Amino acid sequence: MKYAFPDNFWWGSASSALQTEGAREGETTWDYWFAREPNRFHNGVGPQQTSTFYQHWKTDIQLLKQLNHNSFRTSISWARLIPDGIGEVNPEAVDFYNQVIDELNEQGITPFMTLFHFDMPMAMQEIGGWENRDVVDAYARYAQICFELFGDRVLHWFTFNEPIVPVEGGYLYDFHYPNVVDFKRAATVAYHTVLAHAQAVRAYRAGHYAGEIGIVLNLTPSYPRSQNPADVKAANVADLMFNRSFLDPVLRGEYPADLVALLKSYDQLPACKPEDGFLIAEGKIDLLGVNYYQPRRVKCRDSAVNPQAPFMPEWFFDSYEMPGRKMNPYRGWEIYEPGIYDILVNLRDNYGNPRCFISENGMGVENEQRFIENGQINDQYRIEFISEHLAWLHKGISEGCNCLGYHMWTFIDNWSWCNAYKNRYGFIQLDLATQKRTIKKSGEWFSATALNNSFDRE
Ligand code: BGP
Repeated sequence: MKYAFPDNFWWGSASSALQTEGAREGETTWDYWFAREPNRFHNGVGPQQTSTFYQHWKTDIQLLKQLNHNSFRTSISWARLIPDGIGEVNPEAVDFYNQVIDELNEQGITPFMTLFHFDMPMAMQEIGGWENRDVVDAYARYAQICFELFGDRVLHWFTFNEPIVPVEGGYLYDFHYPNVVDFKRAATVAYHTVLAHAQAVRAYRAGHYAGEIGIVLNLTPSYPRSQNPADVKAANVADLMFNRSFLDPVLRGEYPADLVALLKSYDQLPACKPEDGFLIAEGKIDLLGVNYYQPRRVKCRDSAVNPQAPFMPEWFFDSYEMPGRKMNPYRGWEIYEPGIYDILVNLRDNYGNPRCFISENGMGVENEQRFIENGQINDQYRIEFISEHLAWLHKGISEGCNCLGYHMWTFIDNWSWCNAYKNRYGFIQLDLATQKRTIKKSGEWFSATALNNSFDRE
């Protein structure tokens, strides 16, 4: 069967500043944490050892061209642009991003820009990070500066990438700095992130820029073990906490009443100001980026909650390991392709079918050198992963879902948060020692698919 996509479908990939650029003055929480606890990072490889996009941006953009990308998302590093988060703008950073943006446009690759992809300037974290409303204001100023500097040539902006992840990692589950475990502080961080998002949207609208503004959310469809009301209730709570906590404010302009009531009943609500509601209502977006890697399967709890233990989302559900699930064993994530379709249908039926695109989807695999044939990684598994997801996405589009594109994570194998270079995701293999780039089989497959705006599959 031939899977053909709508005209002007966005084909591309995503990356982020901290994971690719290297060579930076402004310190982020990652640099700080790595200097103190290198043991937390796979093989002790930290955020300064990246795929050197700062040096190789021009030739890397040639590679994007070779992959027939018509669009590409990366992020601006707040700490590179404004090293202390709030003060002077670094002119070298302005030059760098200008060159990258201009070159992308010249090559016919539409730049999609994220303003915050997990990389908090350390100076901002020192004053409390997202727990402090001054940081919200500093972010809004940074966003405004970006719009003024680059808004004439960047027409697709994203305020945040996966804003729930720093909440989970930094304030609940101990996989990002500052390694706090405290639900109320997590809720405050999430709430202030929504306020920061809304302030940036407000600034963008006030500037009457030519483009559009959105956010990138990692949506994890929550599937109950069974239709037993206890399992369904558990899945609903997981959905409220991990999806709707951001999805509702950015698409509906308000929080789900059930989530507010739940947090209130456990005294976990963040401090709100009366005017916040108006700001949040102004934060409605033009375009939603959906990152999809894995579903979330849940069941009702098997045991009673320990009242002495910290309050956690898991007070309301247990993870459910569905027998026969397909796993990516390297990352430990389930692969469930219909999830991409379920997300799109949910957006269509419950959120007014917003303009959206798949902004990340991908498969990290360890030790890919074992698949080298004639000097090239033959990553057939990745081609299958992509084509199966694309088939479900195609079904969604044919049923009226407003999905405008598909971006893979990622372009060139890059540094990943705590996993460093353990799992490789790229269309292009990176030799860490020499920085040599070699296109994988999946890169060739994607390049042909983008060129034809279609692919064939049995
Ligand atoms: C997403 C992030 C990316 C990227 C990707 C792969 O959550 O937006 O930055 O890292 O996941 O995940 P990981 O690197 O943790 O394997």
